[in-house]
Amino acid sequence: MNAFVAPIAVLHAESLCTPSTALRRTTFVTPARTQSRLPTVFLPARRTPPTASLESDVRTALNKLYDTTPCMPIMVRLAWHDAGTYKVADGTGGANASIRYLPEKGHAANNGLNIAMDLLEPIKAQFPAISYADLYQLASVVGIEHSGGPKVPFRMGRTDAGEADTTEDGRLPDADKRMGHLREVFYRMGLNDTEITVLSGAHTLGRAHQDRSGFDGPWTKVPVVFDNSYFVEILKDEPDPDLLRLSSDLALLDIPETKALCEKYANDQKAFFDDYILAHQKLSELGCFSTSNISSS
Ligand code: TBV
Repeated sequence: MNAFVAPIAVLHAESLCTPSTALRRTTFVTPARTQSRLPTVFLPARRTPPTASLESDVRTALNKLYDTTPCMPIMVRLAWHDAGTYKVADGTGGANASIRYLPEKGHAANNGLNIAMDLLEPIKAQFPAISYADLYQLASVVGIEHSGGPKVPFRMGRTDAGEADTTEDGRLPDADKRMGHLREVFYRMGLNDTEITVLSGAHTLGRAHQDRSGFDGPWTKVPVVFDNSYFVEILKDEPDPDLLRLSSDLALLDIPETKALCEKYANDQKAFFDDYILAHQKLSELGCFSTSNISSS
């Protein structure tokens, strides 16, 4: 019945990236010459281009997860640790879900993130057409919205890395170092001082866990709400004894320019959200798209 099926050019979803990758990723699926017993050509679901309804269906599933399990903070950390391996000089790393493979998954910086990945697995199983890379980043932006934070613009179409694309250990920042180290790491990603400062405000969510990082406690009094309280707390002369301040948090006060930004964000939540949106979208797309739709920064 299906003996004479013409070769089918299968454009992978990820071919949305650049014309050159589109070409490279075009696969010709040729049915067997002879009468084949194979019924037809099966296309893995992953090859279906992402659609608007896929994104909105996954958003609904994520919000449902967050209603029962308030795991928004660890999703924001997962997305950051996946994207934050990017190296602008050679285009390696980035938001490509390489974090789900060993050895990257096993790097000390990623302790505990298996919890986040496991929580997302049922959603991936329900919507196999979404790439892991899109799912991890979408879980983060939906988590921020769910916690009362700004709506970070989101584009689907990230390509999943293969097992060979994991990055070496040491690309993410150490929590016990100061501004020089933070700059080294963020400049390598192509991010600037404003972006370092505003993204650190993500510590408005969640906490450190003794058994994951060795640190313990939240940065703010209400760690399930995304607001500017991180900046309010780190600027207090008298630290709240119940709250955490890492040396990397205090690093932002080392330099007059980044300290002034902390003050601006502490006094003006809208200014924080406006800058946060731009920086977070950029972070969420590191290494993913050939064009940026982010105008400033
Ligand atoms: C958790 C580290 C988002 N960040 C977090 C922990 C530590 C740091 C605790 C992990 C645990 O024990 O569960 C130790 N803070 C740092 C490091 C620096 C720092 C390494 C280094 C300079 N963080 C972040 C960005 C973003 C986050 C850019 C997101 C955009 N991180 C994040 C969240 C949580 C952590 C939401 O890095 C809470 C997770 C810019 C949870 O509750 O499970 C701050 C910056 O400053 C470096």
